[in-house]
Amino acid sequence: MPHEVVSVSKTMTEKILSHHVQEGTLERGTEVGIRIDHCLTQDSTGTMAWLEFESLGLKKVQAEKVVSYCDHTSLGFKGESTDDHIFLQTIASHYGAKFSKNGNGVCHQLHYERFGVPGKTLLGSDSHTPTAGGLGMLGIGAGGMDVAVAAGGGLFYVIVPKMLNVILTGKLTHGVGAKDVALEILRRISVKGGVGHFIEFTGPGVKTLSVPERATITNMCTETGATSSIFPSDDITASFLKMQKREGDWSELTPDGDAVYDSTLEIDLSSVKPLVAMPGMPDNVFDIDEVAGTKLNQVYIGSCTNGSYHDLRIVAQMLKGKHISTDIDVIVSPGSRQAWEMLMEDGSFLAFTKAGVRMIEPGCNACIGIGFVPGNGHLSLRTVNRNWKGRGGNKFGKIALCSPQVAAASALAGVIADPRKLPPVEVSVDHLDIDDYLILDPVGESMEIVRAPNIVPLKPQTPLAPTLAGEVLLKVGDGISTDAIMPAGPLTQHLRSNLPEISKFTFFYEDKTFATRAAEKNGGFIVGGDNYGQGSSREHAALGPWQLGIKAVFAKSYARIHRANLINVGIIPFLCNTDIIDQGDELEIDVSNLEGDLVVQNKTKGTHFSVKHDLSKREIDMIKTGGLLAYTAQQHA
Ligand code: MIC
Ligand code: SF4
Repeated sequence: MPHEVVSVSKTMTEKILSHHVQEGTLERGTEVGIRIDHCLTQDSTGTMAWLEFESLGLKKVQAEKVVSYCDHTSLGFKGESTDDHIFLQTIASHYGAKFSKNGNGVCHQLHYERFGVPGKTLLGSDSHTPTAGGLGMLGIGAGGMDVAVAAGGGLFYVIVPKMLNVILTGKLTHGVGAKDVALEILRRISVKGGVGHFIEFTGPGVKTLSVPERATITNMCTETGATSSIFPSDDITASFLKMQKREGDWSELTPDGDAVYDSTLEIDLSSVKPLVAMPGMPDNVFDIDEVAGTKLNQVYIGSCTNGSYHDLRIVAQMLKGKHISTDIDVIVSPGSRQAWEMLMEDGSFLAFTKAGVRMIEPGCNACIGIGFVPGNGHLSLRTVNRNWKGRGGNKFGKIALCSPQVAAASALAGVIADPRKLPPVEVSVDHLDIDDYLILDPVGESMEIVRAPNIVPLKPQTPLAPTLAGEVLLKVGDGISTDAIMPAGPLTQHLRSNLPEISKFTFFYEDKTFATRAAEKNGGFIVGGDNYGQGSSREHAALGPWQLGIKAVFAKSYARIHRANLINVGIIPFLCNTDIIDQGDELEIDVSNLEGDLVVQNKTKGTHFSVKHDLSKREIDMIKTGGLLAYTAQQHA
């Protein structure tokens, strides 16, 4: 039964949620079940999502629009990836979803360009799904199972978070980009500052930003841990949709004048400076003056953060008639084929190649370490959104994050350089070419699904045992990302649809012996610190441990998507002071009554300690049945 919202004046997020709530009452801090209008998935999380959808036993997708994209391994660096792409194309078509072929671009940019609708909800099996917030659409990242259930017409459950209002004033100045605004937010609130929040952008500065610039900011708000982030839908959104020949999709979205926010942050755009996030974490942010002159080995411009035509045109103008430094390698990889073709049409493509830039087809590729992997000890400056250890495919390579403007100036200099020292560049976009040739409509049930041997169905989810016992197989520190739990890149990217094989790489960069030890000991426990599982939505970071028999995780706090993914596979995310547990400790816990007090026996130390969890009634039921798929099947029965 849909419920009405209690408060009268609403934020933008509350307005959208109030039209989508089907279960629960829309109050901050409580769980609601919402209807999802659009679902997106991609080739690295999509094979699992589709296998999970299949296990629901439905004949076709039920959500209004489901789009299955191929972008992460578009270059098919191994035969298994190519097999995955064919599986995805045929299964999407069979079950009634649209399919975006390799070379068409990155799901997030494509979705706001070609499908996004202000005021609607989008659930994507990728953490950067909030990119759609640049268009006034509520995009939320989730694990593949949640997306599979939503594609099948099921509800998505989310705790209504607190609302953070970022008030923008002023206007960006010469050499400063929307990326610098995102980095400024990260500098101020850190990679944990958005946890438990929706971020809303308001204020007079909003109208000075184009839709692609807004999408850069909402894309990177993911790195603050926020559930989602959103801009108003205004006349700038309307003219963007008109250029996309989708003016009929526009509607206005603004917060009520007296909408209540839990906190506010003011950013005067005219005072934002060029910034760089140095290796390690996206919030390791420095003023350009502090890092200018740092020697570089590579520059990579593109990705779902800064791959828009708007951004790449700025870079082309900055490089036109000049040469990049021959001490470094520079690539440009547009976010979509629309951007790629516009760059050809206006002569930018030639400006790039004449400058010495290597042009790479639209897609993710280098962002997750498929190609252009930094060398040992090398520093790669990138317009992407993540820079943790191993992110670019080599744990001994380093990644720094910056705007397209800083990247262009640095490409010319061969060292980190300040774009304000180059002449100003003005870019306005007044038309866009539409070319949807590589977006396929579904055929339907008559399409035969092609499955190569690498497409391995999941083992069944089994009910929770009354007692969990085993060894602490690994203890890690604070801020462990899902990239650290399950590395992306050349090691594993071709094994995304083969859980028995990919699970062997669980914690590979942290401790190469983890998977073998887990297999030998028939599972055990993992101990983490704060913000455990931050970063990508990759459910393989939960599926891998599940496959290896991990029974529970103990951590101080969890990142939202990873917490949900653990529950979806039946692993309990316990909360406790993990300082008192050591690797190698033998633990035992009676979980026959998850609603009651829970005490862990530390058999090695001869002590006991109490643990908590923050599971809702629905989540406890899910854990008891073994996970989301078993729970959904039980509900259907
Ligand atoms: C990422 O940027 O880390 C990814 C690769 O897009 C992931 C999804 C994945 O693991 O495939 C994400 O952000 O969710
Ligand atoms: Fe692709 Fe990188 Fe964006 Fe993830 S962050 S969707 S890998 S471009």
